[in-house]
Amino acid sequence: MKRIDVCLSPDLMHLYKTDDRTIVVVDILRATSCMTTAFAHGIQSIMPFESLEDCRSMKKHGYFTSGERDGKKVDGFDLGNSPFEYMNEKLKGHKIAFTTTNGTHAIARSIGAREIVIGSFLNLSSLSEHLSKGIYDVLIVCAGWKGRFNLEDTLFAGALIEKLIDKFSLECDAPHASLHLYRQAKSNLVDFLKEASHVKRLANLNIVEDIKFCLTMDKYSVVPVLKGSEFQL
Ligand code: 3SL
Repeated sequence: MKRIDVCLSPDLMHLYKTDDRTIVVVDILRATSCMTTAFAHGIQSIMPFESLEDCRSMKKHGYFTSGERDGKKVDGFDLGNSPFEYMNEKLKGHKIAFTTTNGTHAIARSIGAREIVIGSFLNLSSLSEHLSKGIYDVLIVCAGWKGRFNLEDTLFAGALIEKLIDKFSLECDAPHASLHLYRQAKSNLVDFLKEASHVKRLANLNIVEDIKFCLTMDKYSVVPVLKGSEFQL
């Protein structure tokens, strides 16, 4: 039986061997929800960057520059980090260079894995089918917040594990804990996350609609996969 584990923060990645695994990177609020939305609306590819300046430099190569720092759109960038911005017809067929505080950091920490895919509630069922069909063990990497644990990414890990429970055995305690937490929260994720630190952080920036949207299940059927240095379908 294949195995599934959860890394609760990118700062714990040194504890996991990843070269023989599929990694699911998750940053529910909001990086991986934006990436899923962008692909569902026809973007050609997304190149992730840790560094703002490296990301900015892609403008001259014809990329849209997008992302945030501490929740705010970066000065001079084309797009911020709201999923609603990625529903724009004008982006169809274009390439995006993308950097965020935690999401693209988690991606960078995952480089070297056998396969890297993007997870969000928005593509939960399609992702779970992709992983079921795959031949590799799975590690879900929660982006968290600046090295700290967060609730929303852990809930997603639990939701994905609930879908995969018949096909994967759970390693260690993190997948068990994620599943328990999700089962407690799933009847009303929005309500459960009312006290979550990033929900409050976003609310202070008047970002409220994004939260509900990012907690929507199975709106899309895309599964972005890292091919070379860019995510594609
Ligand atoms: O940290 C990240 O990667 C972002 O998704 C955070 S924010 O929701 O845009 O503030």
